[in-house]
Amino acid sequence: MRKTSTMLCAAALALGFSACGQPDASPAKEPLAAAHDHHGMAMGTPMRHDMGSMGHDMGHDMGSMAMPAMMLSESVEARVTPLAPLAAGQPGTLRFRFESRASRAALTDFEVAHERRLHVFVVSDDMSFFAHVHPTLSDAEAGLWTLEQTFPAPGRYQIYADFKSTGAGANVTRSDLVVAGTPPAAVPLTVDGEMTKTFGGLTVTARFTPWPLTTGDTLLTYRVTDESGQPVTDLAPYLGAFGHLFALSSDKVTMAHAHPEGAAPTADAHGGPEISFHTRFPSAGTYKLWAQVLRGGIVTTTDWTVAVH
Ligand SMILES: [Cu+2]
Repeated sequence: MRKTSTMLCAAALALGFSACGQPDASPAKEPLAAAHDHHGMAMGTPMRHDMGSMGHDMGHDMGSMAMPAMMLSESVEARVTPLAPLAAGQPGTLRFRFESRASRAALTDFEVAHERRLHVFVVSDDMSFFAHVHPTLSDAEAGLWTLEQTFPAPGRYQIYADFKSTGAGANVTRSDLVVAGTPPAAVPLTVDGEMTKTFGGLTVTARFTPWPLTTGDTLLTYRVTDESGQPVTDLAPYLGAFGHLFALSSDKVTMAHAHPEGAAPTADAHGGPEISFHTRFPSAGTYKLWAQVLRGGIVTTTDWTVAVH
């Protein structure tokens, strides 16, 4: 972990970040909740900077190229609270509040990035369930957000929040929630051997460079064809980009939210058949990659599980 952290610090410094503290600097004042996973992450505690992050695109407004690294927030803590006990298969309401660890004041200065002020990824503990959703700002002055979300089954979920605040900068936080009941057997996370897969009406071929994947800079390219094998050239902009990529390591230590390079497409632009993402794998391991595209009003989510050596 220290090695990863050092690498990330180096990457972050190269990009002009200054948020790198000591790799072991942990918020010691913060009481750890009873439930830990095997990485010692407490319930409701956001990922700390020593847990790493990769490939976050901070160039939203400029439409610039994806930046290869970003620290997970050590200055902002997410508080994600169900308004009522969550029941599997039924819509529940979550309330989000983001506060400064230093002042405990709520953040209220969220900036629009990719057409939303707050992007949230909900992932089940076995990573078989994925949702990219956008809470509603329900009380701007108090910095309170709400999200209607149905969790398909009992068990633990991770909630990743991605936002930029004028005062606190770009942040990614992680919170854990548990839906009561007996969780179903975990779906094993298996590395894909087949690089062409079908999702809904789209056939997608993934081409990752370098291949096999290794740590460091990576180009992830998805080629999209329709049922008849014709290249798809009418992808529509979805939240200000032709594609959205969310990547997560199997140990939940490393994540990324990336977008294709280039200027943000105009609303009537068409994309495809290839979309490419630059990202960076800071450490070896198994990762799941969810890439989303919009065509004909339908969002298709592709997923691949890959090994990074
Ligand atoms: Cu989003």
